[in-house]
Amino acid sequence: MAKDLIKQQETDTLSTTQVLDDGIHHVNNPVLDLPEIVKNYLGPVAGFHQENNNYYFTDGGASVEIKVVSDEIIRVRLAPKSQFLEDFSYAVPQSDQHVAVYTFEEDQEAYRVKTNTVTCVIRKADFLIAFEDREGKEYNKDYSPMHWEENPDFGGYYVYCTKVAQANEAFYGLGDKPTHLNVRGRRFANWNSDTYSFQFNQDPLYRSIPFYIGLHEGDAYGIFFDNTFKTYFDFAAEAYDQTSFWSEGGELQYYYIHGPHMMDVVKRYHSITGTHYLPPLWALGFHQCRWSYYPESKVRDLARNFRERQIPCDAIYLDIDYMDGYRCFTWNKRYFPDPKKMIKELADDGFHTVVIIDPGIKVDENYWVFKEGKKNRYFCRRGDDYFMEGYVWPGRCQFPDFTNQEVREWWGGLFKGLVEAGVAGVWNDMNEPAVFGRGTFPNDVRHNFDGYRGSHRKAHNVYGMQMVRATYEGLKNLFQKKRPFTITRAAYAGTQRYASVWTGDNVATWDHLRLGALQLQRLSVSGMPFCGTDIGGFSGEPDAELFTRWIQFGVFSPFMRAHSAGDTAEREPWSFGPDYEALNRKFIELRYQLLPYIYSVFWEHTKYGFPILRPITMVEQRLDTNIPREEEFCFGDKLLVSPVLYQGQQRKMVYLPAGGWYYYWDDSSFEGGKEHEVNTPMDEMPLFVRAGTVLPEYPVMQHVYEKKIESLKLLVYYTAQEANSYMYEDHGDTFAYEQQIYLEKKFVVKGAAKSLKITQYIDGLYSERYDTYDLHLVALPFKVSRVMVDDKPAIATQDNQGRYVVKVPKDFKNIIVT
Ligand code: MIG
Repeated sequence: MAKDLIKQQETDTLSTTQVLDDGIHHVNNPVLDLPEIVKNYLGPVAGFHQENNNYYFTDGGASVEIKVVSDEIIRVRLAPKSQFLEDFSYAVPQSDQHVAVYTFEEDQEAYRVKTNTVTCVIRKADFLIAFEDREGKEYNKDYSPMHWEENPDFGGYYVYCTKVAQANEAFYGLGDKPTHLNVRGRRFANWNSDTYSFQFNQDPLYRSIPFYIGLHEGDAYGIFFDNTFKTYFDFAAEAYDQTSFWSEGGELQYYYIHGPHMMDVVKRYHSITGTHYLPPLWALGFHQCRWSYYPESKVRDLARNFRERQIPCDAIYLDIDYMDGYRCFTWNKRYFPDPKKMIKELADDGFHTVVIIDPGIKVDENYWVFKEGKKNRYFCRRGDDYFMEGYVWPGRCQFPDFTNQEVREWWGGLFKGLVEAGVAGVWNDMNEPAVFGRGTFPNDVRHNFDGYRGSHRKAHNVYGMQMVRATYEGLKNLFQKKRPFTITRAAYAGTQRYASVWTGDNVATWDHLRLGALQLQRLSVSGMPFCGTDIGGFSGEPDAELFTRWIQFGVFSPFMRAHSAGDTAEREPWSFGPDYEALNRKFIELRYQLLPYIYSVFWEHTKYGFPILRPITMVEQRLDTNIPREEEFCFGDKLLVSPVLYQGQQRKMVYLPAGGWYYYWDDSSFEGGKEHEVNTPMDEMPLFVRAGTVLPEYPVMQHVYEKKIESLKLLVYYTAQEANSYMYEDHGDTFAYEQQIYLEKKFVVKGAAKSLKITQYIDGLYSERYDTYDLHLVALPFKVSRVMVDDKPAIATQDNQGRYVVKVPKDFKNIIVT
């Protein structure tokens, strides 16, 4: 019998012949039909069926699922042997949250799944998938059918998707990649890495955000490849007409996100992966950090200096030296004998204390955190069940498996002591995870992955995300009503639900200042809105000029923190002599003046999913000439900045998008749609306000709650057209906004040659503590003879800049200036 079987197979396999030639007749484990490892491509579509809003297509062996997520989002999944993995994602908490209307059509050539905005076309002959709008314009299509290759070492498949890269198509996104905004012609890998003093074009860095935006002929779409394994992206680098993405494991699963506006692509990406919670107002102030401020007397000194020198600051950081031998959740009592008292005194003076927490837990039988983790089996283990041990700051460490819900809950609870001591925020570092010497965990380390178990290959890129998730959830729980502040170094798509990010260990050079400007714009369009750089550069020594220019850029970084490495000279805003101290003060003050605007822009993110920083291409995506513009960007809808990024730069060319603009520093008016040369003395940076804007400003404050606002200043920038502005207000640090306890105000400004009309609409349940606004009317082209506020006359005076000033009730409806 066995012999017959072998005979029968002889014809189709070479190995059979060899086996027989070798004279082996008794083979109890014949390696006969083991297929060679090759790339398999989907063949012609052989059938389909439907289950709810999922459509399944098969070529006879493999299957593809097409799921309508919303009118604008369609998900594609591939199962090489027709067995889909269970639907679980750390990035997308729920994949069916939107009600969508769709139809299904079939003709000779193709199947079509149609929503109100997008059609997914599945071509029968070759299984190529394309996405079109309702007019039939193709946005994105496969170059070759999806393909895969078996992974004999780990099981599963390498999975690949290759799309057509259209001529002149530009590509954006992908998180923190330190390169030009348009990544066409480049290839990247996603594998979270501790990259001290990284360089231009280095890859990968700390974060994995497998989401990109394609822009072609002014129309944009997005692709989110939700795969936590090591993923790769090639944007027309290997072949000029192809864009590919692939992974070393997991499922080929991606979301097509329709535009055509880039802003909407980002917004829709956030609709599935979530937005950043509204941070406490203080977290939008200036933060001072260093590795490390200790002992306590040093911290007090620092705080006193800020207040004496009248330089605003809301947060002071304690880096790893506050701990006892780098043991997380402990204090070095020699340096900090009474942390609670110190933190309270800092708080009384308007400072919030943020402490660092790393993932490595010191192997020490006398250390309670280690003992608890050991007893409950919370630490990661290797393939053969040994503990994952490696060296980090505390010495030999073990590492909690944050992909386990029970571990996350335990971890969250560990913050109790720190919260009782008054800590207001937590900084998670080293969570790529970083291990001295070998870089990170070996691949065989096992993870719970919330019940969907996996090796480190699968969990590596989400380890940091799950750590900061545990941190955020723990703090939120312990704080009860107050909003926590969290910041993480490593991240995966969706981390914005739990934390802000900084760009890691940059360098005090002009190159790195420029890199930072690219990275923050990129993070913003990649769904990581609350981002900042180490102002001044982490390693190396900035000179005074570089530091001040970096502070200026910091004013328009969503997250504003100065930080420096332990082996650098002490570096605070006053470290460069009185002239530069005055400059640094001026710009930090500007951040505080702009806070009500910055806070409103953040609200637009939290509620509506819009990015905070917007590259010029995003503002005017129909103009190909904007694609190379990388220095100027918008902060929210109303402000345009172009930070000074070169040493000794006396002036720079700044492009303003179409429309009217005013120079912030002197109210002079500029016409958009072209470039302007702007002087850049050290005490100015190019900053423009869109015509028609109502820009709220706070008085200069040393910290966000220093003063009660008596009357809110509103700068009203004249326009000859009509323009809307939005302002958001609430308590500043509770979650009451989730119960509508906030105010959303809309201002409509409408100008004519000799008049200006301002209308206000108010929505929400909060009541502000001030009673009036001080309107400052900027750049009115006529002399004011009368101001009517809700049909009553009001008095206009002029301020020292020649602006008309009118005090009006905060609930005014209509103002007419003639
Ligand atoms: O191995 O905590 O990126 O911000 O100051 C270095 C010390 C560990 C790296 C972080 C940096 C932080 C430093 N950390």
